[in-house]
Amino acid sequence: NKRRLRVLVDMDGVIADFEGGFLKKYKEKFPNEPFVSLEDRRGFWVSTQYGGVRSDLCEKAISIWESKNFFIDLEPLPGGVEAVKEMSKMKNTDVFICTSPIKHYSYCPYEKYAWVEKHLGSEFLEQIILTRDKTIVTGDILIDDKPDILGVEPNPSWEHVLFTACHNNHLPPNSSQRRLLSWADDWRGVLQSKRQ
Ligand code: BVP
Repeated sequence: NKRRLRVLVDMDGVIADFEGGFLKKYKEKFPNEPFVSLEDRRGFWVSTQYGGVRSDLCEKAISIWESKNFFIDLEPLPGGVEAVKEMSKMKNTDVFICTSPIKHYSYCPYEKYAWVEKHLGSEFLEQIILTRDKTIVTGDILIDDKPDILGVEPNPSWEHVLFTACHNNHLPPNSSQRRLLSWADDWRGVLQSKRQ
């Protein structure tokens, strides 16, 4: 049944505030350690930037998102939940939440399901794709804040639309990559442009 549009929406940094949630809990747990303000964030990997500040801060950063309740406590990013609900109600449109769990699996996968149920509703539990490799998932659009999405499939079916985040907004303009500046930006136009 082609002619339906399949939209893949990333979770952390797109509908869930990973960076804000990380910084808040990091400062609570390590009040006397240096931190990187969201304005100064560069590069997708929080752990890499913290490790560059001081090598022991890499594992301290990792301890934050490996803790119980980190992922469930993330706040929704402005407009994200509303946008996902709206696009899922559009005619001929299928929306999936496509997210990579961390390898420390004690809490993250469970809490990602719980977050979706809490903020989007139990009907969206049908729409979750947990994968460490998004290139093998087929879709028309992938809305994701990670600038480079690589995996075993060299030619993914989706167009990656880069969602702006604190860590990617200083990257030089890339004419081959469309951007959404926020959920207030024209995501409806992006979807429309992919319909036949
Ligand atoms: O589960 C999230 C957080 C984690 O990687 C996953 C990114 O998923 P997507 O947004 O691509 O779906 N994560 C892990 C680290 C460091 C690990 Br060591 C990090 O610095 N940032 C980050 O988001």
